Amino acid sequence: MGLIKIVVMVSTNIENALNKQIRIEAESSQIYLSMACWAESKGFEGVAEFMFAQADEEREHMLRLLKYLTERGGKAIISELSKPSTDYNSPKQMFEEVFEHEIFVSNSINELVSLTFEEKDFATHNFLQWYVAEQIEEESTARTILDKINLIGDDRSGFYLFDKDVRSMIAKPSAQ
Ligand code: OFO
Repeated sequence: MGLIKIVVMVSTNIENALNKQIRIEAESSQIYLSMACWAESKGFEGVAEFMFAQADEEREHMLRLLKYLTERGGKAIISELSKPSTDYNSPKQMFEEVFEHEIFVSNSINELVSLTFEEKDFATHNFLQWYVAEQIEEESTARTILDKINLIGDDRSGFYLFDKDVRSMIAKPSAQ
């Protein structure tokens, strides 16, 4: 006789909030994919590679949420996504948008964590701690890249090294 797995289902409020976050992570992936295409079209190959890797990471974040929600008896919804920008004035403007976007995502994760307290859903609370740590790292990476861009200033030759440098910052896959 097989074992019966008993899970405590997520509440409707948590289910809706996780689905909202699934969409945000999927949109993050699209945004970074679009940035990768822009960087490639401008000859920033290292930046393009970095953004392609970021897009993959965001898709992983989306899948991780989706699988968790399903495991907890919820229904994951795949929704339509907003079209990302396709043009940027400069790498600086692009990374400023990355930074702002990561702050937006962090705020969204924080709201989700706060909802888990209201709903007394401590399993989801624990699950989300990985995202809290990940957001700190991503905000910090974006800030570091912006600092580098500010150091380069108008020195166009500096962008050659910058491009190589950003390639070396591609994140290793995070531990489960
Ligand atoms: Fe999903 O990690 Fe940032 O956005």
